[in-house]
Amino acid sequence: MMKDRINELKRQENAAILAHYYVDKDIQALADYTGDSFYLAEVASKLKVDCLIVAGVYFMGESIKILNPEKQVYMIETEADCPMAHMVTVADIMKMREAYEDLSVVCYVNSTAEIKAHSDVCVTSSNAVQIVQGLKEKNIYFIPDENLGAYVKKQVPNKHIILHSGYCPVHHYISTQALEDLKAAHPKAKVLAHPECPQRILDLADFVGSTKGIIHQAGEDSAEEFIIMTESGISYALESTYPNKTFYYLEEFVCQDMKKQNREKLLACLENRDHEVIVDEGIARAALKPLEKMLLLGGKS
Ligand code: CIZ
Ligand code: SF4
Repeated sequence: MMKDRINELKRQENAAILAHYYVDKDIQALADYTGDSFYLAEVASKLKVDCLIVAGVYFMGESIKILNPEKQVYMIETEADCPMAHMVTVADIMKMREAYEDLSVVCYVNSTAEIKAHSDVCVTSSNAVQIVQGLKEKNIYFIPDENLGAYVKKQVPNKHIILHSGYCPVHHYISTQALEDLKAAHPKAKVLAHPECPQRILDLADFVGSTKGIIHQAGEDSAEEFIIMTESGISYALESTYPNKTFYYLEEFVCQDMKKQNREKLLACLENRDHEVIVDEGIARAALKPLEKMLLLGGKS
């Protein structure tokens, strides 16, 4: 069986599989650790393995490699990339650094290693508010996600937050009408939305939070039904954690890049080891600082 072969190779190669909540459930079921990118980066550093197999998008593999230079890091599928990660340029950052002396460049982890190398601190959805709140600089350049940045700006009004115009195509273009239809069909359901969604969606939500936040909230809230406004791969974690609750998803809430991975490719990755993540040494050294700062400041959420 494929599952047995994967487990056998994993033992043989002293490997661990790290999967993001958005990848296919077949992969999450085989993973050693499943979580958001912050958790995966944190756990990777603690593991005593020789190689890490990452099921997610490329920036996740890059961050894990930068934090674990002594380990071999492989992507199941190198073509699984996040379009938002390429929406901001080094020139954008340089321009802002010239305009403001007292500036912190706050970089959502959904970005390339090169962009991280030019940033001051990384954040993810679960710790962005907390980290921005604690920074000493008054001016914040929040890159690249405009929607997450706008959400942080609302929560941290004492900072001057300048937004970049990047976005996640999956969350940004999600239909308000489709959500309204789902709400009408399930009037008792609470709406839990990810801050990568635009304001028109957050306005209809009962709770706004990261993947980890949404999973936590589904347990805290006494409601029995929820409409989930993020990538539907999160269904695996929600349904296995709360088998007695009911979750509804929008059909269109699918990230094609996250879904480029399957069990066949996972097995091929373990057998062939041909998708190793290599990060330029200079970029890796510079990008390590903002990533480590995130791990230091963002672990208390
Ligand atoms: O940090 C992550 O894993 C992402 C991209 C989203 C989230 O809310 O967890
Ligand atoms: Fe990027 Fe959006 Fe896919 Fe996440 S869901 S990997 S932000 S495109």
